[in-house]
Amino acid sequence: MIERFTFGTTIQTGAVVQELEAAPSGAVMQFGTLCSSSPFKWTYRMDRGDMVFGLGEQMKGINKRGGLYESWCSDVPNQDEFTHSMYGAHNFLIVYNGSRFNSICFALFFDSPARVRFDIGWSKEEELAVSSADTGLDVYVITPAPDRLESELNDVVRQYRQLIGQSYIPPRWAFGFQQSRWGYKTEADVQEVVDQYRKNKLPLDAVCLDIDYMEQYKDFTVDKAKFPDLASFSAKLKEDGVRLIPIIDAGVKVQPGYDVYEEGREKGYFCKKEDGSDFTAGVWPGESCFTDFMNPEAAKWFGMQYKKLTDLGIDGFWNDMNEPALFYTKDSLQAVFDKIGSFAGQNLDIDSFFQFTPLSSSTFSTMEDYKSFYQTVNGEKIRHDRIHNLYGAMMTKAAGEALRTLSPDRRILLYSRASCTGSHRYGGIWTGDNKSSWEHLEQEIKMLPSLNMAGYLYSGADIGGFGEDSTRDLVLRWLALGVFTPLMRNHCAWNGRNQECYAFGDTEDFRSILTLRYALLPYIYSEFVKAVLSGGMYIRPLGFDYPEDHHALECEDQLLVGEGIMIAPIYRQNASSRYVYLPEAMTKVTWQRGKITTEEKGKGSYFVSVALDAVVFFVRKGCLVPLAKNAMEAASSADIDESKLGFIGNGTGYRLYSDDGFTREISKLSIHTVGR
Ligand code: MIG
Repeated sequence: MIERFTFGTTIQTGAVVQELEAAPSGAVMQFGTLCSSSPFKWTYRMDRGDMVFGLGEQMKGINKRGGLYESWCSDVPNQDEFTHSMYGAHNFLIVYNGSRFNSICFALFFDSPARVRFDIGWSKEEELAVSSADTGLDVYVITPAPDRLESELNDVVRQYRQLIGQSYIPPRWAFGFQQSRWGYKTEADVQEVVDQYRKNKLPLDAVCLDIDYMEQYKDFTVDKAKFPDLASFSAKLKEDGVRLIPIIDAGVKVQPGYDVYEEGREKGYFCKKEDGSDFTAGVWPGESCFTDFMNPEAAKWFGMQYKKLTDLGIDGFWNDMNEPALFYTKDSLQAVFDKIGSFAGQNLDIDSFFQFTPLSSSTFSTMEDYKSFYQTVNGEKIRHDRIHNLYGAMMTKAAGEALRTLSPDRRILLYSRASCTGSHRYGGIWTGDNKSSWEHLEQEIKMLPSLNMAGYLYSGADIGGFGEDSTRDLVLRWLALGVFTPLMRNHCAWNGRNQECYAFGDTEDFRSILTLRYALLPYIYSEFVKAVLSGGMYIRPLGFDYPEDHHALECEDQLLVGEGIMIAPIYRQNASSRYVYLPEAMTKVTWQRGKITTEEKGKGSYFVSVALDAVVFFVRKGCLVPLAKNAMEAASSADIDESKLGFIGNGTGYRLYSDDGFTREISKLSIHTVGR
């Protein structure tokens, strides 16, 4: 059951698709205490054994207890355990306690476009406090259905997902492997990447184009000096099974004569300052304007700009910098220069010196700047900070809707950096600028199930890490997790060490892992679509399917992938083995260079070895997992032959979803049982 409570005057976020009548004002929420409705503050006294799941893209554990989290879309290249805000704002959480005496399960969704703070036993160990300083908000309270056929945890997620609507489904090729690098500048650079992959028999479906393909970082332009004929280049690569995925940034360069800027300015489509002039801030192209995506006309206009690239044969995009990230504004920069100037020639003491050192980075995405411009909501001016979290989401929606118009019959790939619940219907996300660290590999394991709860099924982290130098073993171990993430992309910043699958020599090890992805493609695609259609989670924590098993509930480094697979990735350097917990009997599968070995295992704990060039996964009791037989010969997803499948596991049949890989007509009717 879902109940809606509304507090204050709300601003439509577009997050939910079901219209539920709000409880009469004064009605009391079944759980916790409403301390104040404006500003909003709600608290809940947690029992010792209560677990808290959710919040989508956030750091720390699957169980979010013991942390402070804030929904405030942020550009966070230096994320760690102490980071409170990420690129996405996903205000969904579940409180769960499965113990016989204190059993509890309910989920909450705080539908707000503003900053929301979740103090989950951080200030006070036993207290969960949710607060928002601004605007009105809707709170949805979800309790398990008495007649459910699955665990309470899976049930409340499914109800929530029905509330927020069906998640985005990309074309099938987007489940192939993608190579990216901030630093591929020219056609020759990209061709070299493709050639290396092909030469080393490493399957590949796409190469991303980062900001360097543009003319002076201007959206929807192509630098002819670097890509003389993008249309024929993209057509040529496509014949080879490789697609190009260009980046689109939120900021539009201020430059007289640049058509996108000129038109946006003339029509009044950009965000404005209080005095009505266009708000500008420095980002990649220097001074830039920001489309007011809350204005439907402006959103449509920006979305239709993608046609300039779809006309060149492009059918995939990534949207970046749409928190929106702001490097500086003229005002903030001036203030810093003044302040730095005031220190010149001074004898800096302990106080003044530490005021001085952070100054040069203090202009990044400041609250003052977010408070200095306005957007149009139903004809009314609303200050940006009050609806900040919607910016990237509305950009994704604008792009997604336009791409549907431009390509009514074929799905287009779209993923974004910033997000807010609602945008999960229009695109996927990558999880931003992580680092080449083992901690960030482990973090992805914990983030993935939360993203799935929140409806962001098409997601993944930069494999190998974005910042810093990666190592060969880290890329291999990260790929072994990436095999199972819907978005499987190796991406890296310009100043890191090369980390493509051919960059470390002895490419057979990399080929071994990549080919498993292609062997599992029919399973991954099928499980993904089935999860989307049913509102389920493609990736789940163990405890969601084994809630009676406390050990499974507390397990944070193993995951369920689709109906039939459990994974237990290696995420420590120099570890050739790890403990794996089997909540029930399973088939242990080792994939190594196309060779499969299986072993039946009973419930219990095992110390499992995994060679660097191998992937070990487990097939659940009663399940059958299909593998494409021709994966070792496939250069891209197009080569995978779904009519020739092998099967692992002791189930009797597998429900396979399959289609042409592009259709927008996706239905349960395309699911057929296959088997040995
Ligand atoms: O501030 O376009 O997260 O993936 O390579 C850096 C350059 C801007 C941030 C993205 C990253 C991308 C980079 N961008």
